Amino acid sequence: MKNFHDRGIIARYRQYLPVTDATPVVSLNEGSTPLIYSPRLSERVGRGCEIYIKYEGLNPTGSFKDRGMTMAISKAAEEGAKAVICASTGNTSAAAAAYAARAGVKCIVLLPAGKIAMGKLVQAFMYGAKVVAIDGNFDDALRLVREIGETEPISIVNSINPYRIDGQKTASFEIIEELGDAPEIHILPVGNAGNITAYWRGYVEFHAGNKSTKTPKMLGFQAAGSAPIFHNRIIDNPETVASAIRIGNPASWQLASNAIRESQGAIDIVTDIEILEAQRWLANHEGIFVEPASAASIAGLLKCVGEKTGAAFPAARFADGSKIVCTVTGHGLKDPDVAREQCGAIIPAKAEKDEILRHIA
Ligand code: AN7
Repeated sequence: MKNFHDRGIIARYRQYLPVTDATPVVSLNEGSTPLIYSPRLSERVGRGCEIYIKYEGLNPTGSFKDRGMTMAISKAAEEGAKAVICASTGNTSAAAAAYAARAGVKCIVLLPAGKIAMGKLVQAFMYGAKVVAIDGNFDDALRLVREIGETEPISIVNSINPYRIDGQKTASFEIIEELGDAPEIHILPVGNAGNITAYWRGYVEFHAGNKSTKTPKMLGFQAAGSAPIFHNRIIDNPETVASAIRIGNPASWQLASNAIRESQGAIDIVTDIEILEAQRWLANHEGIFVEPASAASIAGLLKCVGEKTGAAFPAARFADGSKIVCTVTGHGLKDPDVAREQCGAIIPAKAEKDEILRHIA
C-alpha cells in the first residue's frame, strides 16, 4: 500500500506532536497553507510594516480546524474509538465529519439550529455525520457534549481535547519557517479561544527550541455581540453575523487570557459592520475571500490603524518595520448566504454584444 502521509501536519511536525509509531495517521494533507504578503494592507499600516495573511481557508475542509482534527481523530483511532462527537458553530463539525469518514468511525455533530452557515452544514452531511441541531446555542451544545462524553463511549473532538490544540499550533511553526523568525504581532479572530491558545503554544515552543529570536504579541478580536473575554463575563445570548464565533462562554477562556497577557498583546472587539466591510475589502483589494469570522482579524488590524477607534492596541504601538501576520481562519465559500446579501444587483441582458457593451461601459 502506498503511504500518502508524507504531507500533512503530523508528517511535517511529527517530533513536536504526541504521536508514536502506534498512531494511525488520519490525514487529508492539511496544513502548509499559503502565507500571503498583502501590499495594500502594508500600505494602510505604513511605517515600513509588512502585513502577511495566513490563509487557512485552503485546508482540505476549508478551515484551520483540519490541523487539530488530524491529531484528534488519529489519537481517537489509536485509542480504538468507534465514535466521535463535537459541538460546533460549523467548521469543527465539517472537519470532524471528514476526518472521521477517513478513519471509518461514526461522527455525531451537535449544532445550534438555524445558526450554521450553509457550506458547513452541507459538509457535515456529505461527509456522513449524524447531524443533530439543538434548540440552543453553541455553549449549550458544548455543555451537552461534555455530559454525553461522561457517560457514553464516544470521544470528544472539541478543543477541550488537548490534541486539537497540539495540531493547531503547527500554523505558528509554518509562519516562523517561512518568515525566518516569528513576526512582531499576530492577529486572530477569537471564538472558543482554542486557536489563539494554540498559536501562542507554537510560538513559545519554537522560541524555546531556538527556532526564532522572539515571540509575537498576540492580538485577539471578538465580535462585539459575542465578546465574553473582552467584557470579562459570560454572554448568555451571543449574537453576530460571524456565526463561527457566536460563542458566549469559550472553553479555552483562561488559556487564551494567559496567551494574551504573557505575549503582552490585547483582546479587543470589532462590530458586525466592521467585519463585513473588512470581508469585502480583502476580497476586493487582495483577491482573498474569507468567511465573516475570519475577516475579524483584518477588521481588527484596521481598527488598530484607524484614528479615534479606541483600539485596545493602537498602531502607534507597532514598532516601525514590524512584521504582522493576520490569520484568516476559513474560506469565504463556507457562508454564501451572508456574502450574497452584500452583493450588488446582477445585470440582466439579452444575449447581444451591443447591449452587453452598453451595460459594461
Ligand atoms: C472560521 O467550528 O468554534 O477561537 O465550532 O470557525 O479557536 O474557537 C469555530 C471557530 C475563527 C474561532 N474562525 O476560533 C466551531 C468553532 C473560524 C471559526 C474561529 C472559528 P477559536
